[in-house]
Amino acid sequence: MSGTTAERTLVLLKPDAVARGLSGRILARYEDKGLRIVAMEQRTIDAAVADRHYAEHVEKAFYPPLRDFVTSGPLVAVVLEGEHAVEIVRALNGATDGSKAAPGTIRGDLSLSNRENLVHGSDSTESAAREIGIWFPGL
Ligand code: 3AN
Repeated sequence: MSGTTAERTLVLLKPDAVARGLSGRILARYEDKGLRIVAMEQRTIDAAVADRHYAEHVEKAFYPPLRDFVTSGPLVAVVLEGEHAVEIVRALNGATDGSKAAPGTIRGDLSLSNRENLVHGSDSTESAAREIGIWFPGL
């Protein structure tokens, strides 16, 4: 599209989203907003991939159960593209803790948990580039 700056971000529909059968509904929220799917794949990751993705959290107390959770079953990795995609996905996702996230957001409507909070979205364009390189090195 002319006149717009396409930005890319990495989204994970985490194992709780897939197990609860919410992948399609969550993906629809991003598409409804106008973001485009550039790449998408369902995958079950091992601890090494989890550690690369969550490199900034590996030393934190909450990380070992988070690693167990994200490696517990299939997730869907998605690259979305659109103007301000990073910020828009973060706004659609809502606050990290589902019990505190605002109604109308994905987590606010569909999650009660701080860990099993359905989605991941890159927190900056720099993080997006790093994470897309991990999940979709061919892009
Ligand atoms: P977000 O996903 O909203 O960017 P981050 O990057 O601060 O949140 O945290 C990464 C992931 O770590 C979260 N999505 C969540 O699953 C988990 N997490 C963060 N803080 C906690 C916590 N205090 N207890 C349990 N899990 C946490």
